[in-house]
Amino acid sequence: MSLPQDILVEGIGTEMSLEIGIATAVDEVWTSEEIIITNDAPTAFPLGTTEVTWTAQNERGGIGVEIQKVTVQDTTPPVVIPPSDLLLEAIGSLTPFPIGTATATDLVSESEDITISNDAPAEFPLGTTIVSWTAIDKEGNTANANQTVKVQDTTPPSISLPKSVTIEATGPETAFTIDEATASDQVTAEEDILITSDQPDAFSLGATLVTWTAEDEAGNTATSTHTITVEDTSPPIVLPPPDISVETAGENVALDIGQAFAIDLVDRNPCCSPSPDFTGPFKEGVNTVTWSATDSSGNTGTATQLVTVSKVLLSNRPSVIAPYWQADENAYTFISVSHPSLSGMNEEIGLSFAIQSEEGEGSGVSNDVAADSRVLIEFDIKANETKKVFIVGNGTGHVNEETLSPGNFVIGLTDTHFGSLEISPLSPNPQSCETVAVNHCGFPDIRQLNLWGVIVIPQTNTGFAMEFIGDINDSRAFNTPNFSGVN
Ligand SMILES: [Ca+2]
Ligand SMILES: [Ca+2]
Ligand SMILES: [Ca+2]
Repeated sequence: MSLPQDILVEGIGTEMSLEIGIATAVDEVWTSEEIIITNDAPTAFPLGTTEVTWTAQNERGGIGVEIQKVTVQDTTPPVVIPPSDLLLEAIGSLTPFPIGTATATDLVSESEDITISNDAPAEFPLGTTIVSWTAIDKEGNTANANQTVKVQDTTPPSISLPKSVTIEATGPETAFTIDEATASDQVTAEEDILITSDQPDAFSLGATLVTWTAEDEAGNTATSTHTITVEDTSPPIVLPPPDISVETAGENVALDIGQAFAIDLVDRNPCCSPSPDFTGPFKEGVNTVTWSATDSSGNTGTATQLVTVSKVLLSNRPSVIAPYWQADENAYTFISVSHPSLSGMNEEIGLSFAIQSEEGEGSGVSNDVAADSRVLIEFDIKANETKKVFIVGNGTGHVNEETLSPGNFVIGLTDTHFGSLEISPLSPNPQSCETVAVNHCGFPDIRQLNLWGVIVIPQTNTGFAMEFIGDINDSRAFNTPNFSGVN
C-alpha cells in the first residue's frame, strides 16, 4: 500500500477538514479494483497530530494496514486589538483612569484561552504613556499592540484674590499695596505658578480695576479682577478772610468782607471757590459769616469769619472854645446862647461853661469850684430860648444878677482877669443822630446853637467882640487845663 505523505498544516480554525490524499495498493493477485482501501480519517482534524489508519482489503481479508500522520499546528499569534487611545485631562500630578480592555482573537485558540495583559501604571503622569497590550494564545504565541494614553493640563489655575477695598485718598494719587493674590492648580505646584498683576504704584480717585493673572507650567492662564476704590471723604480746608471789626453809627453796614479760599488733599489747589452764606448788610453785634467750599467729591468744608459791628453813637462832646474872656474893674464879658430850634435838634440842651483863668488855681474867682481853677456853670436851654452869661469883675457893681436878671453870672474878680472859655454839652448823644446817614450823624446839638460873645468896657461904652465863638473849627483849643489854645 502506498500512503499519501504525512501532512503538516497550519491551523486556521479549531477543526480543520483536510485533503489527506489517496492511498493506493498493488497486489500480485488482486487487481486494484478488487482491493478496497479505507481510512479512519475524521471529517475535521483537531490541533495536534492525528494518526489516520489506512486499511487495504480484498474479498478474503486484509492485506495491509498503514498509518498516515496528519498534524495541525498553531504557530500563528493571535490578533490583539487594544482599547482606543486616550487623551485625558490631568486631575493631579498623577491621573488614574480606566483605560479599557483589549480584545484578542486567534485562528485556533478560543477567546477564553487567550491571555491578555498590559503594562499600564495605575495612574498616569502628565505626558504620553505607551501602554503595551499582550495577548498569548493557548500555544504560547504572543502578540503585542500599543495603546497611547496622553495626559494633558489644559485647566488654568484657580486664583484667590484679596477682597476689593475702599481706601481714603491721601492726595491726588494714593499709594497702596494690595495683598498678594494666591493661586492653586491641579498639576502645577503652588510655588511654581506665576502670579502677576497690573496694579499701579498709586491709585487715582475713583475705582481702579486690577487684573491678576496666574499661569501654570502648562501655560494655562487664568485672570481675575478686583477693584481698588479711592474715595475722598475729607472736606476742603477753608481759609476765611480775616475777621472784621467796624465801628459805625449806622444800623446796617455794607462791607467788603474779602474772599476766602480753600485747599484740598485731593483736588488741585485751590480746589474750589468758597462762598459766604451772608454778605451783609451787617447788623450791630457779632455777625458770623460761614464760608463753604465743596470739593469734587462733594465734601463741604466750612469756616467762619466774624464781622463785628460796634454801634458808636455820635458823641456830642465837641466843644466850643472861645479864645478869650476878660473881666476886671472896667470890663466884663457877655455871652449870648440861643436855641434856633432847628429840625431834629433836642428840645432842651444842657450846657456846661468852663471859664478858665490864665492865672491858674487860686485866681480868686468867687465860684471857683473846679480843681483846675475853672469856673463851671451849667444850665439848660430850651427851643427858641436865649440865655445870657456874664463874667464880671468886683468893680462893675452895675452889672449883677439884679440888674441884668435873668442871667448866669460869674462874679468876684478884683483884678484884671482873663482866660479862655470852653462850652460843652452835658448830654453825650445828640438826639438827631439816629436818623442821619452813616458816619455823618449830623452836627452835635451844641454846634447848632447860636453862640455870640463880646467884651464890654462900660466907661467908654465900647466893646470888642470876642472872636466868634460859634466857629469851633477856627476857635478850637485843646481841652487841657491851663490851655492857651487861642488862635
Ligand atoms: Ca494561534
Ligand atoms: Ca493647570
Ligand atoms: Ca477732599
